[in-house]
Amino acid sequence: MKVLVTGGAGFIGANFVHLTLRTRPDATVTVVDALTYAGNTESLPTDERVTLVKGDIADRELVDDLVGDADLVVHFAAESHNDNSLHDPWPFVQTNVLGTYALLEACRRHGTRLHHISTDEVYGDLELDDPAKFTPETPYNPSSPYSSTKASSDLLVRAWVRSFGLEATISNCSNNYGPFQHVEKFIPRQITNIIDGERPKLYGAGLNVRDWIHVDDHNAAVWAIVDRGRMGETYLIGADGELDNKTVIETILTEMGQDADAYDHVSDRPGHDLRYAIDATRTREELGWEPAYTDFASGLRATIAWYRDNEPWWRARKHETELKYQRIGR
Ligand code: NAD
Ligand code: TDX
Repeated sequence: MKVLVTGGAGFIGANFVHLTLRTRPDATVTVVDALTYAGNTESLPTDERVTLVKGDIADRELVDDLVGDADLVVHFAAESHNDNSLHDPWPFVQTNVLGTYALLEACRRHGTRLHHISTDEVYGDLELDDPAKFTPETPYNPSSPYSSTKASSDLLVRAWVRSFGLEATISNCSNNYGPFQHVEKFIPRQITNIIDGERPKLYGAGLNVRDWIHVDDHNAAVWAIVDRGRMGETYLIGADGELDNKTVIETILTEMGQDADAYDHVSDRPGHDLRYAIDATRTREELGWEPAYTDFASGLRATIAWYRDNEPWWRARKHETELKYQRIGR
C-alpha cells in the first residue's frame, strides 16, 4: 500500500509515519511537507520505505502528481497553533482551507481514498460543569482563526463526499501529547522551560480543561478508521483524559522534582476556549479501538524523559519560540 502523508514532518504526522513502519510491513510512505517552522526532517525515520517531498499542499500540480501515485492519503498538514492564528490568520486560511481544497480535488480526479485529520476545537467549548461531551452530532461552533479554518476544511470534505462521492473519512481528536511535539505547545513548552531553569507559564487562572490523549493512541485510531471506518463518516477520538491546565503544570513540576507552585501566571489567550471533552463511544464500539495510554501521569513521565533525552531535537527551536511568546506578552 502506498500511503501519502501530508504534514508528516510535524508532530502527529511524524509519529504516524513511525507507527506505520512499525505496524504495516506492506506500506510505503511518501511524506509531503512544506517544512514550515513547525516541520522537522529530524522527526522522520531514515528508512528506505519513506520518501520526503518538500512541497506545499496548496500547490495543485504537485498535489495532483503525488495523489495520482498513492493508494491512500492521510491528511495531517495544517497550521496548528491557536496563538499564532490570533496574530496572523492568513497562513491558516491558505493551508487549512485552500490546501485541503487542492487535496480534495486531486483525490476526486484520481478516485483516491482520503482520511482527513481534524480537531475537537471545531465544536467550540463547553462549560466546566456541562455533563455533555462532544459527539459527532454536536453543531460546529469554532472560536479562533485556527479552529474556524479546520472547521472549514471538515465542511469541504463533507461536501466532496456528498456531492462527488469522494471516498473519505474524518476524525476529530482532542489534545495530543508525546514525542516530537513543537516547543510552542503547552506540555513541551513547560518541560523545556524547566530543563532550562525557567518557570512554566500558565495562561490566566489555568482553569481551562483539555482532554489529553497520547499521540500513538490517536494514530492507532486513525489506522482503525482507515481499515474499518464507514465511508463519509466522522469519528471522534479521545481517551477520557480531561485535566485543567493548572493540574497539568503542577504534575509536570512534581514529576521533574520541582515545587508544584514554581510557575508564573501570564496574560490569558484572547477568546480562550474553556473546556473540550470528547465522547469517543462510536469509535470504540464500531471500530473496537481502545487507547493504550490510560494513565496520563505515566504517559507524561515518558514524554518528559523523551525531551530530556532528545535535547538536540528541540534546542534549535526553543529560543525563537520564547522570543515569539515574549513579543505577545505570554
Ligand atoms: P504541527 O504544526 O506539528 O505539524 C504540521 C505540519 O504540517 C508541519 O510539518 C508543517 O511543516 C506542515 N505544513 C504546514 N503547512 C503546510 C503546507 N501548506 N503544505 C505542506 N505541509 C505543511 O501539527 P500537529 O500538531 O502535528 O497537527 C497535525 C494535524 O492534527 C493538524 O491537522 C491538526 O489540526 C490536527 N490535530 C492536532 C491536535 C494536537 O493536539 N496537536 C489535536 C487534534 C487534531
Ligand atoms: O504556555 C502556555 N501556557 C498555557 O497555559 C501554552 C502554550 C498554552 N497554555 C494553555 C492554553 C490551552 O488552554 O494550555 C492549553 C493547551 O494549549 P496549546 O498547547 O496551545 O493547545 P490548544 O490551544 O488546546 O490546541 C491544541 O489541541 C487541539 C493543538 O495545538 C491544536 O492543534 C489541536 O487542534
